[in-house]
Amino acid sequence: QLKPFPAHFLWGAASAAYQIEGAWNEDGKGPSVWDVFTKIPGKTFKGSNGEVAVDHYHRYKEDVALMAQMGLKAYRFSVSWPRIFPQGRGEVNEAGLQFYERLIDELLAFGIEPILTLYHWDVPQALMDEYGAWESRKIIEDFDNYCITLYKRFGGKVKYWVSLNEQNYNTNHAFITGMHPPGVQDRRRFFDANHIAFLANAKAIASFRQYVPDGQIGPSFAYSPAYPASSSPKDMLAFENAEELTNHWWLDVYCWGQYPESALTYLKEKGWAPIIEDGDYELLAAGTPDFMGMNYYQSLTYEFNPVDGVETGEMNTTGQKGSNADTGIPGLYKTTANPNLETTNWDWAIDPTGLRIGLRRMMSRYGLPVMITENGLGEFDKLEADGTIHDGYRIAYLRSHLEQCQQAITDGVDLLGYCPWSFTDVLSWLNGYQKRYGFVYVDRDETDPKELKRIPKDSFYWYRDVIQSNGEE
Ligand code: BGP
Repeated sequence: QLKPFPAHFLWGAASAAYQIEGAWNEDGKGPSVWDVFTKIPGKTFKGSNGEVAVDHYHRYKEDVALMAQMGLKAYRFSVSWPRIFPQGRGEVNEAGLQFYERLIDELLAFGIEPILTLYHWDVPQALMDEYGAWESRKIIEDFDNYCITLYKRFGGKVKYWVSLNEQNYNTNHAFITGMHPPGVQDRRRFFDANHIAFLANAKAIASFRQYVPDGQIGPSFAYSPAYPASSSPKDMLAFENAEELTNHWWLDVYCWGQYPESALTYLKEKGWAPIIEDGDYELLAAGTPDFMGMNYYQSLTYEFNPVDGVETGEMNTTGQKGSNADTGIPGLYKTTANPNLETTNWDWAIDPTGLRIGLRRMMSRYGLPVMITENGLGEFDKLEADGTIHDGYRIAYLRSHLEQCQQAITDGVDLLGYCPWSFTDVLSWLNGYQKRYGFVYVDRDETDPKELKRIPKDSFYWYRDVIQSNGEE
């Protein structure tokens, strides 16, 4: 007998500022690292960037009206730091605050609960120029100031907050694959910057307690539960190591304020361990979350990786299946295709059961409520001549993942909400505009890039029925 979804379940959808807003230099906004990085030739798919994106900045009313039409109960969006502080700190840009105020008020007017993400990767370029952004401890103070500004302004209206989005994925691409700004490939710098991000996250959460005592906050983690490729002890050990270094490394610090001991010992031996100063552990322990945000797209399967083995493979950014993207740490583990799972055109394993497994692991180890802050299917959608988009594959994907959410609730997981990625189609950081996730299609007519017409897909109407029936559908 399956348990029903809770009565106040947050049926949501998600987005992020850089991927939807556009208006990159309007109303006093300063440039973010992405405004600069995307202009370097070859850094993004066909040089696509978020200068216009889907023009949500000017069309937020139209977008919120569509959310209301879909019956959305919650909407996760992010605030662009350089819209609020064009220089990263110092003088606040009132026009930036006003934009988010209008958006939040519009959501509330339709009874849609805002879920505000404080940081979805768009750090102000000014801070990168001044001190290397996440590579300097100076950012802890500046991030805290920025967050406090938002707490003071919106703390009375916004109940749910996400601190850092996918710190693990973002730092990994920024400092290991080099595919996010600043485009570095250096494990030492990776672990140091990541530690500083932990401290900034904890400090912002500690301040939250003071300014928004009734609210709830947590980071969103890009969670890929690890599987062993086989039952051979070698692969089992590889899987254990991967679970420690790719999941517990973040989750333990967020939830307990501590690094997993075996992983830390290993990093010390390699000379990669982060610099930990006096007081760091106290700060980490003072900034633990109310819930964990989980962004789930796929499980990852690991096998033993010889010492001369793979480090990072070529990522599929084209949507042509069959890239050799295996990544790992030589001597420990590497990812490998799971023969039991189908993949998307971007070679992401489709694994709804992995979501249930991940939710259960999270519950058993940390015991915190979980909010699914992202989950979805990136596809090439087709706009038919009659103006419809038949994305049955997306419905099948989301339905199978929702079934596993309900199984997990039945298993005892305290699930607060489900925010599929994404509400409208958006810019994909590395895959441009061709990879679509939305319930709402955005027509990018090449001859008129500003047209950007919104068209609900089949999945829009399906999700509306899911929400209306509280998951019965
Ligand atoms: C997550 C990000 C989102 C979004 C999503 C889809 O990692 O938090 O911002 O982009 O992945 O990824 P992609 O656009 O690479 O397909």
